[in-house]
Amino acid sequence: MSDRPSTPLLDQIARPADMKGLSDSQLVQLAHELRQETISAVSETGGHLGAGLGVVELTVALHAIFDTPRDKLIWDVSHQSYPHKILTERRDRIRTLRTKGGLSGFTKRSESPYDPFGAAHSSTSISAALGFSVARDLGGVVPEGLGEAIAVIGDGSMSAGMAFEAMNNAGHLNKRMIVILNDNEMSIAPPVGALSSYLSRLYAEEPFQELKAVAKGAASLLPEPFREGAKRAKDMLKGMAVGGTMFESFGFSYVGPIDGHDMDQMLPVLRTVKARAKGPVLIHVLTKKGKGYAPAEAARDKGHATAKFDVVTGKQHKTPSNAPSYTGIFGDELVKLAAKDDKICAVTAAMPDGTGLALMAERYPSRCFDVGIAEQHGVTFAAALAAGGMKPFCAMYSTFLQRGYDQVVHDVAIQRLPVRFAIDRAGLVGADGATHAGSFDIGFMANLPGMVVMAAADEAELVHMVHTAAAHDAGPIAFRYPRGEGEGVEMPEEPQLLEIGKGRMIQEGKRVALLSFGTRLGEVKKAAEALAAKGITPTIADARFAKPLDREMILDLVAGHEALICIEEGAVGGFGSHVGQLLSDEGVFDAGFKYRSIVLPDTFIDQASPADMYETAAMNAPQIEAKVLEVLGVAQIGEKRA
Ligand SMILES: Cc1ncc(C[n+]2csc(CCOP(=O)(O)OP(=O)(O)O)c2C)c(N)n1
Repeated sequence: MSDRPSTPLLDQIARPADMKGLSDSQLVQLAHELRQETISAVSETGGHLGAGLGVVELTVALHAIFDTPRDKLIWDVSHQSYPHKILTERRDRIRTLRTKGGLSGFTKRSESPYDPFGAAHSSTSISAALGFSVARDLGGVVPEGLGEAIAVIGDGSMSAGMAFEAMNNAGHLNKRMIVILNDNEMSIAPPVGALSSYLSRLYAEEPFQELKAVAKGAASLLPEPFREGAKRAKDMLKGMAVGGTMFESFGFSYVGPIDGHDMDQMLPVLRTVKARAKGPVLIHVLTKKGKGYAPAEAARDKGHATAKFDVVTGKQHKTPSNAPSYTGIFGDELVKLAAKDDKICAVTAAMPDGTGLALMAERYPSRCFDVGIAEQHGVTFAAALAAGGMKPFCAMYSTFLQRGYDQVVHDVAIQRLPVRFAIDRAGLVGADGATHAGSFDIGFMANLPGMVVMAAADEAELVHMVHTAAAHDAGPIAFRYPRGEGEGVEMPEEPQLLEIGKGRMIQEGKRVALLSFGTRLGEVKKAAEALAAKGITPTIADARFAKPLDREMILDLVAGHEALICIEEGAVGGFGSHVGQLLSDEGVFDAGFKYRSIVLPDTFIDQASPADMYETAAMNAPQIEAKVLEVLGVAQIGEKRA
C-alpha cells in the first residue's frame, strides 16, 4: 500500500539473526523504521499502541545483543510485544493482529519460538524468567536451547505482589537473570502507590545527564558485580541511583536509571550486563509510553489501547454506539448510590476507566480506591472494608478476578462478608482472546457457600442488580455483565430491588423451556422468533440468579414442558451444572426428562469478534434454534435423513 512507511533497513530484517551485523547507528535507524511500521500496522488493526511505541529502542537493543530464541525474552503482560513480533518472523502477518486466524495481541508459545512464555495478565515475567534460568542450570532441554532469561516488566506491573514474590525468590536463588524495569510512569491510568513514588525518586533527585555521559563513555562504570577497576564509577552510580537499594536488598544488582530511547546508553549497558552479570540484575530503563507518535503521547492513556485510526490525524475510527455500555451503566448507578449512602465505596485494581469507576473517583475520591495491579490485595481490602461497616463494590474484570480467587474464598466467602463483586467483561471478549475471556466466574463464584451470583440479561437488569447488591448486607453478592454496549432496552425510571433467588418469566410457551442466565437472552429471543415460524413457541425465562437457584420456577418449568435448555456465557461447571444438580437431586431425570445445558466449549477460544467467538461456541440464535429442534426430535429442513 502506498501510504505505508518507507522501511529500507527493516525490510532486510526477518529475524534477529539478521540484525547481528548492524552498526549501532544502523540500529538507531532500524528502531526509527520499526516505530513507523508499528504505528502503520496498529492504525489498521487497532490494539495496544502506546506500550509498544515506548519499547521500540529497547526491543531493537535486546534483539541485537541477545541471542533469541535461545535466550528467553519474556514480555510482561506482552501488550508491548508488537515491535518484537515484527522483528521475529511475523512482520508479514502483523496486520492480522487481534483478528480471527491472525496474530494474537499478546505473546503466545504456540505462535512463535520467539515467544517462550505467553502472557496477558500482568506481573508473571520475573517468575517465568527465574523458572527458565533454573531450568537452564538444571540441564533442562528445549528445542531452541536455554540461554539467558530476560524479563521486561513495566512499572505498573512491578507493583503487583507476584513481581515481589518472584524477586524475593530470585534474590535467594541468586541465579543469573536479567529484569528490565520499563518505567514509563504509566499503567493504563497513572500508576498509584508507594512504588511509583519510589521509582520517581530514583531519578528525579539526581542529575540524569551525568549518567548519560557515564553510560556512553564506559561500560566498566557499572556497579556490582561489574567491579573490575570501577570502584569510583560504582560509587558514583550508586550515589546516583538513590536507593537502588530496594532492589539490591532483594539481592539484585541495580543498574540505572538509563534513557530507554537512547541507544547510546542502552547498548553499552546491555552489552556489559551480558558480559559480566553473575546473579540477578535489574536494569531500570526510563521510557515514554506512546513515544514518537504525537496523538498517543498526548492521549490521556498514552495510546494504551486504540481503535483503528488515521495515521496523519490520529483520529480513531470508532463506530458510534446505539446503547449505553454496561460498564457505563454500572459506573453511573454506583455514583447515584454513593450520593445517597456514604457507606458505599469502591475498589478497582488499576482499571478505573475500564471498570467505570472513574466517575466515582472524581465525585467521591475518598471512597474510591485504585489499589494498583493488585487483585488479591483489592479483594481482601474490600473484605475488611465490609467488616468495618462499609459497603464495598469490588469492580474487576472476570478474567482478573481469577487472580484474587483465594481471597474471595478465604477472606470474603468464609467470613460471609458483604462484598459486592461487580464482574465486568463476563463472557467472551473478542480481540483480546482467550487470556481475557470471562469464562469461569459463574463456576468459581457459584460454588461458594453463601455467595449470591447474578447475571444481567440487559442494561435495565444491570441497574436493578447494582441496587440489589447495594442493599444486600447478609453476605457476599456478585453480578456479572459483558463487555460492550447494552441491548438498547428502555431504562427503568426507578431501580427495583430484586428478590434474591427469583427469576422472571419472559414468554409462556409449550413443549420446551429456554432458561437463560445473562445476555444470551437476546439470542434466545431471536431463536424463539425463528422457531415460531416453524410452529414451535418455546417458553422463555431469565434465571437472574445462578445462586441461589429459583427452585420453584425451575421445577415448574420442568413440570410444564418436555424439555428444558439452559444457556449461559460461561464454562461448564456454572449455572447449567447447578440446574442439572437440582434436577438430578429432585429425581427429575428418573422419569426421562430431557435436559440440555449450553455452555462454552471445553477449549480456549482464540481472538475474533465476540459474535464470531460465540459462533465457535455454538451459542448464537441459529445454534440455539438447532438445539431446540434436536431436543424435540424435529428434523431440520435440508438435514440428511438416514
Ligand atoms: C492481573 C492483571 N490485572 C490487570 C491487567 C490490565 N492491564 C493491562 S496492561 C496494564 C497496565 C500495565 O502497566 P505497565 O506494566 O506499567 O505497562 P505499560 O502499559 O505502562 O507499558 C493493566 C493494568 C492485567 N493485564 N493483568
